[in-house]
Amino acid sequence: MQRKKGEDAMDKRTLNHPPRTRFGLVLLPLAIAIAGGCGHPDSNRTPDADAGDAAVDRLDAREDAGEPAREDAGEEGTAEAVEEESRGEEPAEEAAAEEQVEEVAEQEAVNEVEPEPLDVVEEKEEGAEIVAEPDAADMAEEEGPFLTPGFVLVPAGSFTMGSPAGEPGRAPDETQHFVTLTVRFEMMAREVTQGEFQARVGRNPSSFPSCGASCPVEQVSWHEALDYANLFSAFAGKAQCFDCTGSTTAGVSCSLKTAYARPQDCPGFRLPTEAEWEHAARATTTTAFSSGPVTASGCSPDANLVLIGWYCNNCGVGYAGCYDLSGAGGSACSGPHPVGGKQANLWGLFDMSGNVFEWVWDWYRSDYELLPGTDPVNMVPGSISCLRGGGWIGHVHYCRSADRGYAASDVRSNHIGFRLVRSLP
Ligand SMILES: [Ca+2]
Ligand SMILES: [Ca+2]
Repeated sequence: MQRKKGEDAMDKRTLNHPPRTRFGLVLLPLAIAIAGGCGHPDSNRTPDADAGDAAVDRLDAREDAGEPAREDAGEEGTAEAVEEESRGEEPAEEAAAEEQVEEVAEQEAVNEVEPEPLDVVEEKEEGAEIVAEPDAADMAEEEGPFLTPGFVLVPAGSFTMGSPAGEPGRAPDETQHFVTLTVRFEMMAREVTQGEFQARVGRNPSSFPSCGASCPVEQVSWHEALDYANLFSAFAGKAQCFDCTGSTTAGVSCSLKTAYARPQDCPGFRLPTEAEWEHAARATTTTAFSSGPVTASGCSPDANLVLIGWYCNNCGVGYAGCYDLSGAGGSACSGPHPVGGKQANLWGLFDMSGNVFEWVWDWYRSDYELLPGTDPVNMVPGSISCLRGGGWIGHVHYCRSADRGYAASDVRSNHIGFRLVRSLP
């Protein structure tokens, strides 16, 4: 589906489609995103300005230290180049995409999605003789694994990661490939909230405190999300997965403990791998959203997305300190919403599309299809981490299950949050 010129405005300011090369073309859109607070220049507030300047400074410092730098492909045209590249659809594919949208319009609205109950209560008939009570082993089998309150079970299994060529809004870094996950895990049904973060960390960094304690925490870097996972593990009596150094003021830096070859091996709380996140977001579905195919673009109302997600079309709010998205096709008073306010997917997960973008474990690489097909995870250290699921500030296409975003791992943003997972035996 072709996007109109006017709809591209926010793409250049928010987290953009990835480049073909691993680090090329990343930094300029990112710098724009941070310096501009990822919103319209006429926004009535710039909550990210201070943190953003610091983040950009750190990026510059890393470049001086010899880390991978941007491609010198002409910065003037970089944002435009990325956007052009990101469309990634040949005319034939556009036609196919439009056909697909027409088919969608004829379909019934989305199924009601309620999580399956984990245990089944059998009613006993009045007066019926009870032959035998199930023994403890049977009970354990029926009830499944112990789940942490607020988490849902995500089964192991195989799925096709990425998006088909005809999916409207897709980008070139979403090449479809078959993935098998051998480790089941539990995942927070909702994004980590401001209230939860405040309770464990003792501060609330969010740009939208007026949204309330049940709104997603944002302004948390990838490293800070790992630090939070460690705190959560300590609280729950589980092993901590990460070594973290630094402080809140100086900036925390975390890495996987050397005892674990990959994050799935740690029995404590952590971020999902990129493959785990998409497997969970799809919950067996193959459409662009867990609720159905894409039916719109930009900030337009998408009949399937509005059922499950907050994005620039419906992120209007009434609280103080909201964000002006009117110049980008959204409401003049926009922001995140309390978590869990839309329909869950088939596995009971809320807001996998929209509300806040979510950090995942993997460092970004555009060719993720070259990773091993079983339990894939990019363990090659980098400085650009993957983001998934779109957010309140983003267009329809960012909220697709296959969409891949990215940002420097130490960036904090008013539309980036996270949720935790834990491998289950
Ligand atoms: Ca993308
Ligand atoms: Ca989300």
